Amino acid sequence: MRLQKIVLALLILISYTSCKKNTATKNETNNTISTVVIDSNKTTKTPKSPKIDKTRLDSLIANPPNGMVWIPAGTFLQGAVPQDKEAMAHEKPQHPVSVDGFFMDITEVTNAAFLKFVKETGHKTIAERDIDWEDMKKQLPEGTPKPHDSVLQPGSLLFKKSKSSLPNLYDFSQWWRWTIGVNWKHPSGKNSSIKGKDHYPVVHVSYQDALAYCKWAGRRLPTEAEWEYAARGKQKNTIYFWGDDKTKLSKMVNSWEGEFPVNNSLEDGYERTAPVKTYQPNSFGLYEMGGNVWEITNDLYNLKYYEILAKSRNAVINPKGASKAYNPNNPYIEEIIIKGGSFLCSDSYCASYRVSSRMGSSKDSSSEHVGFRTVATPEMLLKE
Ligand SMILES: [Ca+2]
Ligand SMILES: [Ca+2]
Repeated sequence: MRLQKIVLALLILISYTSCKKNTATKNETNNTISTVVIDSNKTTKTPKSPKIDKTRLDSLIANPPNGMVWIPAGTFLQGAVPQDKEAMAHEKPQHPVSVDGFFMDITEVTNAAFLKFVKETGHKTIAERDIDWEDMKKQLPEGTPKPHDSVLQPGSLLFKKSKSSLPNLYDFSQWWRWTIGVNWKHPSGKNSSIKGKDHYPVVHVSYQDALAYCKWAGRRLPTEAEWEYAARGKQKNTIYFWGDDKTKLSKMVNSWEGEFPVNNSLEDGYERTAPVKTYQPNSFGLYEMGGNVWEITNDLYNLKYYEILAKSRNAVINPKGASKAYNPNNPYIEEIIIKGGSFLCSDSYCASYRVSSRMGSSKDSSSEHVGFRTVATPEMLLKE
């Protein structure tokens, strides 16, 4: 499937799940698509410890794989905290969730790591592959006109600042440009390169590319619950991973400071991506869990999922997301959830560096502000 090319089609007629505040559920009452089936076990039991020898597990936790940290099992409230006035409807209601312990990359996957993967596997990312219009049009409303062949070429979405204020921030095509020749090796233009950017997060990769990387690395993508639990760290029920104090933002997050997408005051030092470990880590030792690049999870995006989970009075153990994607704003696309926000998130726009923030993204789409990090269970690592 070449859904990545949906991003091209976005420039033609559709919009993906907007980051704009309070837009997520506007069309829910017009639901013509079947709603979720929950894939979860509902119980009050504490998550079971991994079924491996305790001595081996302790040794593994004390000596985790390079670049990973142990996230101990626990229970938390997933979703927007009550004091978060910027939370969108799809971040609610809060609901109790328990997760088993797992290892997580302390940083977003870097260009250096992705280069190693590509060198060993020959993987070609979706942004580098030819476009098949026949595949692409299956994901679009019937009758969508075929773009000119000069446009249907490999590329990705590149951010472009606006010269003046935008009255309508719902229309993201005002700051995204489909740019031929852009991919993870040429992240900011077809003549750009990643030279000197080994420690920057890889971008212009899709969910499909992230899965291929995970397969090679012996890892997997986090579930949304794992990601949010890890991001919250040891302090629960706060808006940001460091607490509720927004004044610390520039030390903690690479975001957009100023009027989006026009002026950026650069208090955090970067207009686009920053090298990993630039900002302060959370209490689990994880870096850039807010901002820099959005991070791909393995869960399907379904607007109804939290509502249904919250009907259970018990904590849901290791939820793996909805069994079916559902977004009335994007009915032709199967979306996954991305978390954490990016260098484009601003206080005046989506503030998606808030821990509960979430957004849908096509499985085959790529852009300049989406990357990923991986996780592994003890069982996965002990198989190595
Ligand atoms: Ca910034
Ligand atoms: Ca991030």
